[in-house]
Amino acid sequence: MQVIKYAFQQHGDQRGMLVAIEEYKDIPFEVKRVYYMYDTRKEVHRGFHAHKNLEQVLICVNGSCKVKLDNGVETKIVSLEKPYEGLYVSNNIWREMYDFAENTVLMVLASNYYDEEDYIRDYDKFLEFVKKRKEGK
Ligand code: T46
Repeated sequence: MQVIKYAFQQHGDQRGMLVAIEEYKDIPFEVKRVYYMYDTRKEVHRGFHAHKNLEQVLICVNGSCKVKLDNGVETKIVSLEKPYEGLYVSNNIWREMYDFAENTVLMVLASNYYDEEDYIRDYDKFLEFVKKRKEGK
């Protein structure tokens, strides 16, 4: 599984740092939705689902966390530790976010509006879905 982690350009001077993210330039999709999670405790695990048709970029704008990615065949664990790092997560990937540092804010840029129908929240169904997509069904 190829992990795509962006290091966005940082604009810094004596006032501090600034990161700008433009659709189709810094990330490969149009951003239709932005959401973020905060007040996440260290022992909490979130996610446990995949998407049928959704691309996202995860950015820890404050703090840090780990993201486990699973394509049904292999898993990879990625650390997000810097506010200029972005993890691209495509559809067909089971994801889990955990090990949140105190005061972490995990922001997500998403290619589509919220749609509960797009979620696969059952791991066995996810494996079936991935298998069917591979077979072109
Ligand atoms: C994902 C990972 C990285 C909304 O009403 N609108 C939204 O846009 C979102 C994302 C969530 N919600 C509601 C649905 C639930 O009642 O907020 C509640 C928490 O959502 P969820 O349990 O899905 O949160 P996570 O952290 O498990 O997953 C989220 C995203 O849902 C998911 O798409 O890829 O972050």
